[in-house]
Amino acid sequence: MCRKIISIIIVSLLLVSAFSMSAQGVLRMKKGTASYGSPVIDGVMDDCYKNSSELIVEFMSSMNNNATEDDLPNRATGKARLCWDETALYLYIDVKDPTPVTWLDAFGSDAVEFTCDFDSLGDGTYGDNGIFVVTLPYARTVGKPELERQWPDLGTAHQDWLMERPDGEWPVQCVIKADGYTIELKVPLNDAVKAMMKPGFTFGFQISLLDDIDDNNQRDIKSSWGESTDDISAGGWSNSDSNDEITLIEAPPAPVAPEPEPEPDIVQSEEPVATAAPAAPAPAVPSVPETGDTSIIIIAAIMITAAAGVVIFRRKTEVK
Ligand SMILES: [Ca+2]
Ligand SMILES: [Ca+2]
Ligand SMILES: [Ca+2]
Repeated sequence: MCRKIISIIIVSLLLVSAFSMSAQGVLRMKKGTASYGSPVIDGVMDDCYKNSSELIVEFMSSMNNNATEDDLPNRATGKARLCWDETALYLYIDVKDPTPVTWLDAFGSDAVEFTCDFDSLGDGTYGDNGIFVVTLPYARTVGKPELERQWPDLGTAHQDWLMERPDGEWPVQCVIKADGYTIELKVPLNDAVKAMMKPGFTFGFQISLLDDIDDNNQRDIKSSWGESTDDISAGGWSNSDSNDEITLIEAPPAPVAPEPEPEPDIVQSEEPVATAAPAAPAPAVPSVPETGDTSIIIIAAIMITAAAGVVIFRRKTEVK
């Protein structure tokens, strides 16, 4: 009897332990935030992204085709940020890729791909609202990007809805730089997901970079934001287990403008208000005689001079 009880206890402990290990396997290791905001889709980072977590995409999740260990230090890596509003999710990523591709006709080229598990199943499957988006930039000339966007069939209602959206509802822009590229895009949301988009809402998310290192249209290295756990490899787009976690946050409050200095109280004086001192009288300006008066003075002066001349002449005559 005693042995039987001990056996039951041991088996129970083993079952609990196995369950814990399984739960640990699907634990989302990375957690990030997406700030509220509606950025302009132009390939340039808007201020609203700065409040969101920076998602570092550098974990080497797989190596294929022509890549070797020697290529890993120069693989494509990126820094991504998310924003959200009532209608859409927005993604901006700045990618360093020293080996840009110059042509494109396949799925495995340089690319940014991400998954959203809005139903947060995390059990390997996607529910109605899982999505998978791939954007492939390629540059024939720096500054002249070309883009291709793909919505691979994930088999979900939301993905099907996205694939039917007109171009104007999902703008995407790319900027090709000397050392890589940026991508910014808007992902429209269906009514079911719109209803979920509130501060505090958490969903499964993963983002990865595909890197073709030798421009042959075959992907060689894949790097991810998430990291592999013991039993789940990172970056498996079809497996919701490999998603990590994003939580929506509000935009930070706008900075408060400083209070204006209070106006000093105006004291009403009972004394009579001093009036301005009367202006000093302007100095008298000597009046200028009219033209007629000037003529009289001149004539008078001539007559006086003439009279004086007559007197002087008489005296001289008398002296003789
Ligand atoms: Ca922008
Ligand atoms: Ca590349
Ligand atoms: Ca290649």
